[in-house]
Amino acid sequence: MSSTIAAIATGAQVSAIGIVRLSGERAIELVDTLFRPLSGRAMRDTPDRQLVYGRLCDRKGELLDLCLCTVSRAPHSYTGEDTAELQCHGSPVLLRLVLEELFALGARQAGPGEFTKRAFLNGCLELTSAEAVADLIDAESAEAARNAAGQLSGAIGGKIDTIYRALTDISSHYHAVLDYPDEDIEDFQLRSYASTLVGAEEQLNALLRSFERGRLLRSGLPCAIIGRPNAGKSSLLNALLGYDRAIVTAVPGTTRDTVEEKLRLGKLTLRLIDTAGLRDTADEVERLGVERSRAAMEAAGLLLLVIDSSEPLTDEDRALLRRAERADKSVVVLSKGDLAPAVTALDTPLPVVGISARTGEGIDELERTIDALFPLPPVPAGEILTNARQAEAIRRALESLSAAREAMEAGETPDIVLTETERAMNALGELTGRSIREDITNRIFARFCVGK
Ligand SMILES: Nc1nc2c(ncn2[C@@H]2O[C@H](COP(=O)(O)OP(=O)(O)OP(=O)(O)O)[C@@H](O)[C@H]2O)c(=O)[nH]1
Ligand SMILES: [Mg+2]
Repeated sequence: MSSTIAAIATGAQVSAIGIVRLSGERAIELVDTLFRPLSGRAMRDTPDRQLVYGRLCDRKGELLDLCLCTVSRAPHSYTGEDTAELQCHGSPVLLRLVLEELFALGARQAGPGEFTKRAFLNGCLELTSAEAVADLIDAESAEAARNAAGQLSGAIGGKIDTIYRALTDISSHYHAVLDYPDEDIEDFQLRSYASTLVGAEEQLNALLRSFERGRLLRSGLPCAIIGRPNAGKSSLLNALLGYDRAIVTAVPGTTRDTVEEKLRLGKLTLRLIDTAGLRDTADEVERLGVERSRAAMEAAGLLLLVIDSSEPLTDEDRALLRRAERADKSVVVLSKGDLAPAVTALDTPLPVVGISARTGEGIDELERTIDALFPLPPVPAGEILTNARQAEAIRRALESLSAAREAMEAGETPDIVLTETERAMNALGELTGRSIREDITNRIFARFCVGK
């Protein structure tokens, strides 16, 4: 028996339409108490998914709103339970009143994600799709939204499922032979499954690689702007953002704390981090800032090293240049291009872009250079892994699969290979919310007709 939950499904701001949603055994009964269809036909007698116009009243019969109502019955609803939706005028105060009436009648406030959780528990959504609901709502870019929509329709879940089923074949065959020796089942030959194991490993590896891209889509690439004090880092941040976010002064050591802002750049989202100029300093506050700069530099996926072109190169500049060359991806920014140049050429394999934050010159070229460092080949929407929990489960599955393959190559007995295979299945099962014991058992009986 499920309790009946209710919540305001739309945002907290004033809007044209506001929706109150209900799910659970009494959902339809509760709306019938408050909602009077103009047609005179109660919602309990109305077919699923039909929009009905009527008067919404409180328990005393006083009018709250004229609105639309729709119901869907179990199991053909989002949550798999009886559900009802009241589409009211979008006043937060009104919606709150409606909700309180429903609570007074016995509904309770839905917890975060509870509608989607019920959908998952009732088998209406794969776990990966349920998670994609949250991703879609949170999406900050068109590509992220398209990808989440693809996952919602089960793109990742489908891929994992195919791999999972292939592994179930191995496992169920093995157990069937072992547990039912009298049955007429084809001999278990581990070798014949070698390509299945290798194939599963390759596919999971590809998914994991897409996670890196997914991370860029979802939370943005951490990009630290580094350089010695007064190099023009904060000015560069402001020029890229197009507004004065960070304080700029002629005093070296202006920026003390890291300043972070998101920037959309083509398909890429950058998390730009302006840092304190790197130098040895006795000033306690600045020293802490420098520590943070170093931490940001270590964690960054892209370094923008700012070198003041109007002053001769210092040893600090050279040391930072070597550091940037060791990083994954770096661009050298020669700043203050509007001043008389003291540095013209740099001995480095890194891309170098001259800019002036004052005139805006070179900013476009810098953006193009960064963009070119991250070629994002098109991936079908929905096939990019964006979820850290899912990536972690895939990582564990891969470890077990590699162990299984190595055991097989080393000529170990099938039980060792199978133990690892099932460990991998467990990890994949976590991803889609499956239970492997049940699945293997089902498959044994379904596919091998054991027990008849
Ligand atoms: N002429 C000129 N001056 C610039 C340019 N960019 C920055 N400056 C000047 O250089 C000085 C330092 O700039 P900031 O952007 O504060 O430098 P920073 O690297 O953030 O310095 P710290 O935070 O102290 O490490 C300021 O006086 C800026 O006005 C530029 O493109 N042209
Ligand atoms: Mg600064």
